[in-house]
Amino acid sequence: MKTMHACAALAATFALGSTVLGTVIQSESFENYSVGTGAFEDADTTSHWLSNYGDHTVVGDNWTVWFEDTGGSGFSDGDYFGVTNYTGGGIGAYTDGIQGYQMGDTDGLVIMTFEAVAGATGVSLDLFVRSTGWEDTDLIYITFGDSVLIDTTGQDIDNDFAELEANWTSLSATGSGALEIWFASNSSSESIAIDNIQWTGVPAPGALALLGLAGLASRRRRH
Ligand SMILES: [Ca+2]
Ligand SMILES: [Ca+2]
Ligand SMILES: [Ca+2]
Repeated sequence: MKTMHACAALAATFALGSTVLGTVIQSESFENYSVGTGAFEDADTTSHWLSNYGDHTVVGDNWTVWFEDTGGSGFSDGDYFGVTNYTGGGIGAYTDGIQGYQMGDTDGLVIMTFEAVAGATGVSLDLFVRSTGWEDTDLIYITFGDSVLIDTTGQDIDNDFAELEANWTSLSATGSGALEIWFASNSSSESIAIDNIQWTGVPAPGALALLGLAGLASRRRRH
């Protein structure tokens, strides 16, 4: 099953036109989390680590989210942020499954960090950017170790990254280390969505052993 999953994932990557960086060794598609009811609220507008609230999934086992206070209202005004199945705002559909991760109206800087994956030498993800009146104070900045997937610092997303708007775009980079997604906006219409994150490379020995066991188990089942 693991091998088939990897093949299916590669096929999907081909279909999206991104660079195939190698074998998929870990993925995050945000399918197996609670999507939350209504808006996500967090009264704390100071810099702090976000945590899950009620049925809203904001952080996961291998990713954290830091909120950096820049003088705005943060999530105290109630915002659509975290794992979601919302398909409005032009999203239409997620690129893998029926859920993704949405960020909008953060009224501050948010830094989502995925832990380094052992053996990963590349990463790819799909990014949706809503079409609206972005300003140069808004930010989309995604890095994988030392590699930069996108950096809109000081630029107006409407004008300088217009090709991203109202589209799902596959971004990828080689490298290693943590995957970081930085985002800042100050309007509910200024939102992005992330889906189908895939780490590619050489499976760590432990993962290889698990793959071997899975193979052995499937062979046993056939007898
Ligand atoms: Ca998904
Ligand atoms: Ca807000
Ligand atoms: Ca703005």
